[in-house]
Amino acid sequence: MNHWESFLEPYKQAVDELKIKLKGMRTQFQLQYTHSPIEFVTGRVKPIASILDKANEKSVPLEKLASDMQDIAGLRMMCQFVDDIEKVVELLRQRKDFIIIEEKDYISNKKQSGYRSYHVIIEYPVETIKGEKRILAEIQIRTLAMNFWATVEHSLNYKYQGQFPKEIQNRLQRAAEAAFRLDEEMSEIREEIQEAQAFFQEKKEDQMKD
Ligand code: 0O2
Repeated sequence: MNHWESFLEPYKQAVDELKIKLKGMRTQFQLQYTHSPIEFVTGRVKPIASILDKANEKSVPLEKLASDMQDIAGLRMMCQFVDDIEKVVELLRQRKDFIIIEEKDYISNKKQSGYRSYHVIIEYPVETIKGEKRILAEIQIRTLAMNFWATVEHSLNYKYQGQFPKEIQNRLQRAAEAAFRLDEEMSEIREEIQEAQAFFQEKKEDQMKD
């Protein structure tokens, strides 16, 4: 096994375990309530090239990656409505299988780029054959609209290496405002949407019985 493989192995294990646990929260909501504050969950281990780029950009020495890079293991929880985010964060705060070491609220304080999301940095214990290894992981909680904007901006960022032409920069700012308004509009009609979703869910379950 090469150095990177062995370094990243506990991060892979953490992402796999956390994906199961966080998806489990969604399943429990679906079984017990008509609405789940969690729409879907994704997870990834940061690719080596991105780790090296970020380490270089933030002047993190490679021997300090484990303590100074918080998002080598990354999870994302998507919500339909802005209010769901607080509910999800509260559930994370109550869990006993990891400790929260930091919360970053880029929703109340959006980033200059227009980025909005709530980040929870956790210390997660991974069981290895050499005992427990505590690793850092970042859970990003955001609405579908925030996720759409962040995904598009991330791809453009990759293309332009952060040096956006003015036109693109303006459009991204306008798109960020539009995503914000979309979240607001959806919150206004939340009850209507949820009633409709509960109705379709019941209908689907009835059809399954037939
Ligand atoms: P990738 O490819 O997603 O892994 P800090 O020193 O705390 O300000 P740090 O450590 O980068 O900075 O933490 P921060 O700001 O909480 O960001 C961590 C991750 O949040 C990023 O990881 C992105 O996933 C996401 N993020 C933060 N700002 C933006 C933004 O302006 N646009 C988009 N699309 N995503 C953002 P990486 O390593 O940048 O990228």
